[in-house]
Amino acid sequence: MDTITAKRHIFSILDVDGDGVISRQEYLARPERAAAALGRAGDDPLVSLARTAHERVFASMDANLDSRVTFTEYEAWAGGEAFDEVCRPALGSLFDLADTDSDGHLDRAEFTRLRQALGNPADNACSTFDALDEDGDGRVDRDAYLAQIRSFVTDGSSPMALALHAEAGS
Ligand SMILES: [Ca+2]
Ligand SMILES: [Ca+2]
Ligand SMILES: [Ca+2]
Repeated sequence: MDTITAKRHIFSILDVDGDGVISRQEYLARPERAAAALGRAGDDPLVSLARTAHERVFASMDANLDSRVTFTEYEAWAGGEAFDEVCRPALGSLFDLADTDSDGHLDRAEFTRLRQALGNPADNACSTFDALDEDGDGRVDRDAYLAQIRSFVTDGSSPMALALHAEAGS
């Protein structure tokens, strides 16, 4: 998958209602939806961290500050630098919400709940888990997870690309 295809795919996931823009409301619903699905209370400190991290990502994506992110804005913004500065903390915060025993790893059940919370079907979560669990020990490591998403965003290549590709039905 090339980079533009990977970016289009991620944009289409974030544009939940498919109207061609990621609204602020759509984007900030992600940590709320994840928190609710993962059984985290609204006043859980990890939920506050997730909210703050997502606020930062949205502010960083929305170049003209109109509370709407177009694909043009997204495409110009997305990449390794944006990932390291603002995406990584946001994605890490969602990982931490799912890591119920706080051991820095997600087992299959934790991972599946996170993916479902973010709108992905369970059967696909299963194949993505297998792709990410490179040593087959039944756990996905936090750094490995974030590194895989980074390589998908920056060059479209990672075990996750295959799973995401299948998910897009393309
Ligand atoms: Ca939208
Ligand atoms: Ca905008
Ligand atoms: Ca865990």
